[in-house]
Amino acid sequence: MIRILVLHGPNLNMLGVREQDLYGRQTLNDINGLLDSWAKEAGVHLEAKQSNHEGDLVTWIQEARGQFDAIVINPAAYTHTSIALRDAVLSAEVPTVEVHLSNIHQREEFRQHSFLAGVALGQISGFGPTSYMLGVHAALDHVQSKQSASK
Ligand code: CA2
Repeated sequence: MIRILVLHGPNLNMLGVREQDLYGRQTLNDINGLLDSWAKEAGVHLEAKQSNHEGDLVTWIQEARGQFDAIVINPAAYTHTSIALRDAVLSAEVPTVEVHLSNIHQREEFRQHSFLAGVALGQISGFGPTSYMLGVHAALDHVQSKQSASK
């Protein structure tokens, strides 16, 4: 069974509680519920975790090596600051899809740069919770293509 790890970065536990104009009304539990339903339907093993701490995210990325086939991550504000997350993705060698609820390229200049984008398979940005759904689809498609190429 293909295994996908979904990581949510800092403050995303506040989704649906504050800043609804920017990030929508859905809570993180709602998004995780959508992902779980999709995973059941697709026959994928999916785990989702959130942390407000950079080190937790680094550790979970490191631990994903050999345990997960792909990572889908919304690094939140760490997108724009964290070389540590970038290094973790590089060293873990687990194909990683970067996702954002908002379109970071239409926002403040400091949000338009991602330290992760250069080491990710790709970036999906601006579709609200659908960004996560597109992210897991892209991750699954990548893993399946790699598996059928190696048969
Ligand atoms: O658009 C995204 O998904 C972001 O990763 C969200 C981050 C932001 O720093 C990135 O630039 C873009 C912020 C997540 C904070 O989420 C909150 C949700 C509700 C209330 C407060 C913060």
